[in-house]
Amino acid sequence: MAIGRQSDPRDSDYERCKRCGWWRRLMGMKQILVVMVAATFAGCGDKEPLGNIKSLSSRPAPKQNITTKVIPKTLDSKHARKPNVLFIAVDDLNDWVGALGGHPQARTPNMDLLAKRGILFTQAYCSAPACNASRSSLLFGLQPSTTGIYSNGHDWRQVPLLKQAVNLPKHFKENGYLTLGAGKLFHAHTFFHERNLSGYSDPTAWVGYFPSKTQQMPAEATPKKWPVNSSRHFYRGHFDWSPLDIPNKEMADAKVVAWAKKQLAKKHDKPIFLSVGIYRPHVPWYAPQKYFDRFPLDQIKLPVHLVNDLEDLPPAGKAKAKRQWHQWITQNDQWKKAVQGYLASLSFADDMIGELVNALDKGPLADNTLIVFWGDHGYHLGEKESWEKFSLWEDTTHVPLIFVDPRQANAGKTCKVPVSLLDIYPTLVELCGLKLPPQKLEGDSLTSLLKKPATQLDRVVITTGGKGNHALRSQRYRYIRYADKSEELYDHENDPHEWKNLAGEPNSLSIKKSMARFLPRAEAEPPK
Ligand SMILES: [Ca+2]
Ligand SMILES: [Ca+2]
Repeated sequence: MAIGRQSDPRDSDYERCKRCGWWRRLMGMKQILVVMVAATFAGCGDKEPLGNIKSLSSRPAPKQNITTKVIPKTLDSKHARKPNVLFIAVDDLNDWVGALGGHPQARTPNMDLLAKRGILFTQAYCSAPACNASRSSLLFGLQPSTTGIYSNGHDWRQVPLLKQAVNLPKHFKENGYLTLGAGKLFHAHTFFHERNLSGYSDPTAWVGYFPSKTQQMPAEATPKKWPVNSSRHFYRGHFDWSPLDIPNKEMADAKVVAWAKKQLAKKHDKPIFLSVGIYRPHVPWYAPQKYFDRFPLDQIKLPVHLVNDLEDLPPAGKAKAKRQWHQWITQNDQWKKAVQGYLASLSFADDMIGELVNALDKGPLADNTLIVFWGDHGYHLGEKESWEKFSLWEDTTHVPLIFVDPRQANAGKTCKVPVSLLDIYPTLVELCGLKLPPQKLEGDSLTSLLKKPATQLDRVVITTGGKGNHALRSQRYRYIRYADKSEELYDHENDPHEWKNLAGEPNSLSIKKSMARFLPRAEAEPPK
């Protein structure tokens, strides 16, 4: 961990925000460029004319076919109360959730129900495939290439640029909200040392926090002796999986949810922004026995994968895979057990979501609370001989993102437009009628897509995996450019698992060229 590291003096003013103005103009240009990409390579003759997403919100709202929610009159009036926000972050949640269909055995009825209550973005991507970089980007609304926060060791509190910016919960606080939180929101984890339970917290953002404003996470329930199934070579044994003989309430996440449920049961004299961080399915995959029992080992299906999938990758791509981990796991006959551990942890996390949403529904805030549900990045379980995160492929970058807005009448729709977790901040600013923060947000408000989820709009969104390494994702293509200029290109229309790297094909040149235009022009140095 890099807590206490010195900051970079080159970040001592708001120079980068000047670039943000440039960036905003580029975002406008991007839509035009995307037309070219889409029209040339994907065929978009029936697509709606493209423009800045925000401009769509000024168009007349379409007639909705499905009306499952009654819109409370108080929310529809000019003097509407500010909506509450239930902000749910699930750690290391990949696209195995039922609504995205990533694994046939995943059991996530509560997350799926949430998707039915709101809008599910089926092509949502993180800005960075690592907890800290993804969360810092989301919470400040800035790209990793703008802030220099690329990895888990980069403490946002040491970056001068961000000392002048306002993070999302703090912005809600400064706009009159009662900000409450529990569990991991800013980067933190349960490994190695107690201080990591605090992580890169911001005590000034909150009115109340559990366990405390300076400690984001409760300590982990663990077996008496660990690792149980894995090896001390992997995070000193924290990358491990095992059932626990304990009731739910002894799990750290259950303590977080119990506290959050109390907040949802109360009336408050201000609108609330309640952040709840669920740590599972982050490792260690320890969960009560009943969750493992839901996935009998002899029935576990391995994720869809291709043997020798890495053969057509450049060295920089191969280096992103965790082949040594994969080798150990397969040689020690742990692949199915690890998948069982993830599925069990995911099922446990899903129960936590169910408890939260039920508490909201039973309490006084139900009719006036937006829910934002997101995972910070994807996760590999053996695909491409890789485990966990930090790479730039679909499995690592694709995340669930759901907005539930009781004021909207189009519950249960999905939106296929590529979006980024970077879009959450500006979306919430607009949905809640907040002022703009001092930093120029680099995402786009998704409010027009929430109103018209069937909109056909191809965007290109960026995931950055360390300085100079980027994945660009359009509806159809993933183009990866590593710092050494080596490349990968995948056509999801014909290759949903990204098995065939097309970057070396002569006819891919124009696709790569068109997508490369969206690479960041400048990249901040990481904090020292
Ligand atoms: Ca994570
Ligand atoms: Ca391959």
